[in-house]
Amino acid sequence: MASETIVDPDFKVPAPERVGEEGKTWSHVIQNLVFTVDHKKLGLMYIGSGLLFFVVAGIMATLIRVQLFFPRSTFLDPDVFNRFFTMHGTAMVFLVGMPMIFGFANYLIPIMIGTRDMAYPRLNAFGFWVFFFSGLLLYFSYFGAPGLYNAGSAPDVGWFAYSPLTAKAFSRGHSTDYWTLSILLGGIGSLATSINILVTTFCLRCKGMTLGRMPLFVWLFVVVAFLVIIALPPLSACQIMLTLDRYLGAKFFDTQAGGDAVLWQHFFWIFGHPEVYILILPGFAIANEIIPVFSRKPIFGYPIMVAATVMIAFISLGVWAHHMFTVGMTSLGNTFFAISTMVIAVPTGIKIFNWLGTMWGGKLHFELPMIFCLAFLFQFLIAGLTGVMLSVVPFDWQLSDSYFVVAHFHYVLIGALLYTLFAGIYYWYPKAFGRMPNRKLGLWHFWLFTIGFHLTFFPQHISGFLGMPRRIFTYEAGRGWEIWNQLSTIGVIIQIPGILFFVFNLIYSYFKGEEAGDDPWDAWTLEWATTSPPPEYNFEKTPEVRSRRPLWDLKHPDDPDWKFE
Ligand code: HEM
Ligand SMILES: [Cu+2]
Repeated sequence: MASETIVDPDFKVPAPERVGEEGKTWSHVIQNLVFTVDHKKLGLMYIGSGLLFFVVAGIMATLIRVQLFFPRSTFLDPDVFNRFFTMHGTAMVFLVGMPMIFGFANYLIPIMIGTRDMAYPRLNAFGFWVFFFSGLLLYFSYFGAPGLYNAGSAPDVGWFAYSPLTAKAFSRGHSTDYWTLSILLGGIGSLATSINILVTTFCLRCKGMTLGRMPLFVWLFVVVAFLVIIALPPLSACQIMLTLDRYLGAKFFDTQAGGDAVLWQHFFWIFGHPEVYILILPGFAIANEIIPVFSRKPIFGYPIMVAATVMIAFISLGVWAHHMFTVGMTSLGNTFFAISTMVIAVPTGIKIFNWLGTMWGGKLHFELPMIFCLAFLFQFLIAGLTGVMLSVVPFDWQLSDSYFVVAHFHYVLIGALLYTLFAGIYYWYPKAFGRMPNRKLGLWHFWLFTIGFHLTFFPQHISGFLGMPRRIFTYEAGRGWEIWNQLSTIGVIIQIPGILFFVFNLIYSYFKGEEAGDDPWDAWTLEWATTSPPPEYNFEKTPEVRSRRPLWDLKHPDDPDWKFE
């Protein structure tokens, strides 16, 4: 049997420490972060900066909710309010969602496919720093763009910055330019990282790791990388067009001069809708690794999962104008985009059934990562249902730009994406730091955050139905909106301690957590075969695999997967 050993246990030998890295002073630590090209460190830096921006953007959301607690409240000025929702939305999408998913990709893809680093480590570092400075640039607008007569400061045109609001006449000063440049810069980083992901997965897989044996996590990121490469250029293009409009007398979006303001919306949403899938597919990717391990069963329907992912990505490129039903398209246009949007629910539904199929008859272990995944399944179902409702054109005419939409997309972005990110952090924390996250603290985080989340966002479906528009800084009493807004704000007050428990857990467990060992969850993919944390080179000897679950094969030589795959 020895010759059939799939993963050679010897590759755990840690790499020798390198000269200059043994120091522990702050300047060493910082040097280490600045000069590193190690995919694991960069991955953690992505996730760490994502969490940092999450806290900042979360504080802005909290202040928005405080303002909306009472009708006619004067807690925030209207212009400050506009900047807050713009900065919150922009940051959550580009400075939280994107870096977090790239962080997971960076940390995990090379280890999962049994290689030593990404294909282009320096490009990887470049991508990170471009993203990081694009974030600083965006926030610098608060200081750097006072604008003429104080008309500027931070961007205030909403996260999708519709024309003609962004024209020079309506957006004076430089706040919109900070927004544009930051998005443009961040896009370069995302493109670099996506190219890196593709080259790494196509060229650096270890021996035996055929495409059909890659963990689904890796598969989904291949699809995400393609989506980024297809969807980002329209976004960058319209930023350049906007800058030309603002500074060089171009008229792309100037309707009075023969341009077209709706053109901006097309460009933006040709990027914007796939972006939703760029963010949510990585959430699925994380669930694909966690649900089987804690159900003690291989994933149900691996090839179907890959096919459904490709279908989702493909269809997601043809649904963008469901964000534009209210601009007055032809009925052919409306019908096309309504149907394509409904069709995307099919492969998405397939995935949900596959996850249920994976759990069905399995031995469920309710560890922290699994609990967050279960909540994700439930919450994503709600998000999907309200999404299909909004694809019905006359329904959307009623509810577009109302709080119903705010509720819908937060169920996607928090209920699905953020929950899987939490699940992923708890799942791979022991790998990255060698210690277990504390379960009690994690449960406090889970319950407070979950109760707070539903209390914040469920009532917004109702205030939306009652006609409350989004992006209003205050409202009149007596429209039936007060109670729903108050519940919503109280929900945020409950989420905050949840997040504090989470952050505290990350720090506490780093010092005091139980020793994790290499494979605390009894898992199957290659990252659990190396030490926790993995040595700089991941594997002393690169492994060779013969099935989708190489560690299962190693642990069960009498019943290996490769006999049946
Ligand atoms: C964690 C708690 C969060 C709270 C309490 C929260 C709250 C809010 C509030 C109050 C608004 C303004 C609604 C309006 O007036 O239109 C908003 C908008 C938005 N949020 Fe969140 N949010 C949270 C998390 C997130 C996350 C995780 C994401 C994405 C990953 C996100 C993405 C957005 C976007 C894209 C907008 C639209 C901004 C705009 O109108 O331009 N939010 N959120
Ligand atoms: Cu969409």
